Amino acid sequence: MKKFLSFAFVVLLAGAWGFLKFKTAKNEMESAAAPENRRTLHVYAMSDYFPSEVIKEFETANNCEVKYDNFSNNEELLAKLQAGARGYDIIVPSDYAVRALIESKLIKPLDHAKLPNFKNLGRDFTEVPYDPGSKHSVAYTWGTSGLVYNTKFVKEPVESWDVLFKKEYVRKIALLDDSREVLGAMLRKLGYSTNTVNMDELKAAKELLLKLKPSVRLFSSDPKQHLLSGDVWIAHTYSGDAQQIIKDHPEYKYITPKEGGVIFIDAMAIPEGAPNEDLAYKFINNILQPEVGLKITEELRYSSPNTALESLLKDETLKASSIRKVQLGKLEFLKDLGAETEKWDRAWSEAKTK
Ligand code: SPD
Repeated sequence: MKKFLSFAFVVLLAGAWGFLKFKTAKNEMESAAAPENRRTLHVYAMSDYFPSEVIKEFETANNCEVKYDNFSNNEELLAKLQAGARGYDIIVPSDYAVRALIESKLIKPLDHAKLPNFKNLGRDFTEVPYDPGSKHSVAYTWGTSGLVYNTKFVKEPVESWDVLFKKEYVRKIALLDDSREVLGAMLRKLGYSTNTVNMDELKAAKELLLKLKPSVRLFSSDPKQHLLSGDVWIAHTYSGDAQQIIKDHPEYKYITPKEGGVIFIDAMAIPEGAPNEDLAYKFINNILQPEVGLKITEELRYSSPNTALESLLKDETLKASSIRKVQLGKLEFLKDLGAETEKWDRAWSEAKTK
């Protein structure tokens, strides 16, 4: 009897302990899932740069909300962070802007142990001149900037920046709202580098832009709607944005002008003062999964730096755009110009406000 009673006591104790453990785990799960405990991940990037499906899946898997803020060009992002804006968890600058942010200590060095999927990136995208070893940034997409045009209105084959200056297209032109891109295009047309800091060359680029201005309907970093509505026939734009239009509207064409232009890598980074650093790491690591990278490249039509997804790619257009197959030719990566950037800012504001 005594034996039986002590056995029953042990069973009762184990049962009570198990129940308590289950209850605590359940409470913890419920409180983490409670709407008031949902964390918010603040992302600051160019417009439409993450497919909504990818964002929704991340929100569900991590019981969080992703808030998205847009900038139109890297200079806007740099100015905002340099002026002290904080509160973003993820930012998506381009190559040269990553360098500028490293120099001004505005992005955090990354802990690669928290990014097991980093191994999926090709070496071309981890050993990058703007951030050797990707110590501060993780390549997200890459592409070029060039001209997209509607063949319904532009009957001639386009191969040069010259087309922008033709009288047939007055007020039918859109240019990127981006000093490095637009003055860079003018410089290429004149035969100069997109990274010049020579005042005579910059002045010539500014004069050329002033000559072009009467033809420009708008400056926009996302001219898709204006192209589709027919307001604009030729737009200076980014390759992925152009390919998104072409996918559903084959009458549009995209070219990189023969005089050259810009090739870029956009990258994810965690800014100083990020309130949700652990969630930011989860976000980056999730993007680096081949299946997620595939969804991104298929929807955004930008090329992916993720070599682990190459075997999954069915779309021939996207396959054909592997960076290893790209002949750089006259395409240039933009460089951080440090203190000389001021010369560009002046030339740009003089051209835009005149
Ligand atoms: N809609 C997103 C476009 C992102 C393109 N970034 C390219 C920047 C090159 N300077």
